[in-house]
Amino acid sequence: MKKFDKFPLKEPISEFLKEIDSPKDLKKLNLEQLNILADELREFLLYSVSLSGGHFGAGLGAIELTIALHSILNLPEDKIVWDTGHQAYPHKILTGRKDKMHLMRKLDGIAAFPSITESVYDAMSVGHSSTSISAALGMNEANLNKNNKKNVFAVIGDGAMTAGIAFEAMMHAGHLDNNLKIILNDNDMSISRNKGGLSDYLAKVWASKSYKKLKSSGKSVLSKLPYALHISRNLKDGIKSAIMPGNLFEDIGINYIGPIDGHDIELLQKTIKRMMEKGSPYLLHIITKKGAGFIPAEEERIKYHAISKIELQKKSSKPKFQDIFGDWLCDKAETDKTLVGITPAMKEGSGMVNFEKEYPERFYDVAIAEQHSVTFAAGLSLGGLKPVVAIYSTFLQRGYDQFIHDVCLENLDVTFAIDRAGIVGEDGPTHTGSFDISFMRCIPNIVIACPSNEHELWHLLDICYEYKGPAAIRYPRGSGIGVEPRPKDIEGFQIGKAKKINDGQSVCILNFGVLIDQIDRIAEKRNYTFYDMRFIKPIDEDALKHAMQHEVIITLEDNTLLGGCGSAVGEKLHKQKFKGDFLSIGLKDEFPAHGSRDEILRQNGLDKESIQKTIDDFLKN
Ligand SMILES: Cc1ncc(C[n+]2csc(CCOP(=O)(O)OP(=O)(O)O)c2C)c(N)n1
Repeated sequence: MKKFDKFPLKEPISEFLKEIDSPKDLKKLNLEQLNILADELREFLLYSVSLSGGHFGAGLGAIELTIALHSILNLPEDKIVWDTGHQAYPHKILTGRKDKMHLMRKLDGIAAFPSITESVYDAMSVGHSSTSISAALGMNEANLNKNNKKNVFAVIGDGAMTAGIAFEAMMHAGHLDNNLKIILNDNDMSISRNKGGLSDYLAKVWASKSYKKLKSSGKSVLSKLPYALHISRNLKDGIKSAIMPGNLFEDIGINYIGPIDGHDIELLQKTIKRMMEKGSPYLLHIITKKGAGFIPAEEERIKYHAISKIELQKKSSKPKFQDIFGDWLCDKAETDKTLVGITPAMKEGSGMVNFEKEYPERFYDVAIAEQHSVTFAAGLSLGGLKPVVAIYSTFLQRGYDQFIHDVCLENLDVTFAIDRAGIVGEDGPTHTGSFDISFMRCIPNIVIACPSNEHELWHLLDICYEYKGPAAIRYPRGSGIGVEPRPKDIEGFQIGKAKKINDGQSVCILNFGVLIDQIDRIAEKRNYTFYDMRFIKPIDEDALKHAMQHEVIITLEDNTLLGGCGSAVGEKLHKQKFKGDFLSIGLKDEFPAHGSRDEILRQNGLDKESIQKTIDDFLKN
């Protein structure tokens, strides 16, 4: 494998990559040429991600696997279901999207993840992890049902494998009569080091064969396969004990082979071919290095999980909301010894790195297990601790039943710090945080706060944490407006109480959340009454009463309009028989596209100019 230590400044010249427009072109290459192609693909990936930003280390680690799979399978008839999809950039490059890679994640460019609307070579639209085995099993079952002799491969990382749904799917596959193929791409990493029993188990398997021996281990795997086929269709006893003791996967009905070197194209090809000859479910365990071939990424695997566009790497001087949450958490933990912090595998993104360092015994990374993180918090609360669950809005969707049934129904004292609420930008619709208000607002007992800036975030976290019951504080990706988070005017903050910013006439604006800076000047210039509502639930009834003394009420939010803050106000106004006019401004009833946050806000009419125009048009009519 060729190693690189810098991003190429211009598009690298290639001998083989330039000829590849679809996977069929790859089949013309011999092994030596495929190995050269791997170097070219790696170099091109470095170049394209330096222009687009995005996920990085995972794709570099999956280059040889991608080439091996495409050189054997016949896509699009055969299917590869890439789990999460953040490792699928090399797949995109080899499936006709090479010339669009520099536009990835940009408005009107290609998506950051595989998408069935983008390419026939993408078997499944993804972004949230751990769905590949379920989806691939479904596809495989449909093939069997229609008597289609096609191959379906799920490719899943050791991080994604920690989620319950992956095990639910394997348990189902072990019980169905099917020939699903799973490749477990084990690099010992999630975004941070992978956590939990499965990770320890895989590490033991790995340790039992030192990395150097993975090639010879591969040979023994291959030599076992035909023999095993000969003695048993399910290969149950044929290779299990020879390869690894106490095989977890075999015990639930999935034949296991490996571990083998996931950077050896020839070995991968041979093993995959043999697997395809089998009529039963197989899991191939491969060992790869995250960031392989780019020296800085091999050395700093967490940092290079995802990167920004090179020209944007200048750091903003304003702290991010996630860091303000992280500082608040450390601050609070110092005075409250019962505070414990939980993350489902998003320690860095959620700003919890310092908290883990300072309070390792009170920090829980539960792996990619959002459902568990919520019910685990319920248990901690019942046991007398005060859990804070830091979770992205989009990933809380995974823990919704647990949120309702295990926390809110019992009215437990759990605080949810909901990051990436609203528009997330480049990661696009799979990661949008535009539904949380709608899906939380309908649940009894929950308190929901929507800070409008850094200072508000700090204090709303504080009073929601002190509140004895379930409370959620939602805040966006990225930096705020640069206000100091910690001044000491905590007295002004009360659960369910809004802050009046301006007393005006005729028109009253009720702001929910961080779009406040899109509208505060307009409100001031035109002498509108203006409230920063701070809470969606309970909503400030006094502020609403005051609002109803105006001719026009306007709400602003970055949640979908359906069921969001405007809906909440509208329900109240309807009940109180408000006679004036009412306008709610928020996200359209659509999945937001990918692009910069500003572009997506503009698309939704949520930039300053569009908001002003919407208000003007409304007031004219
Ligand atoms: C449900 C869900 N939770 C969290 C994430 C965020 N996330 C993206 S990639 C990743 C790590 C995945 O690790 P692994 O599957 O081992 O792949 P690797 O990056 O190591 O190749 C995480 C936690 C996600 N995409 N989906």
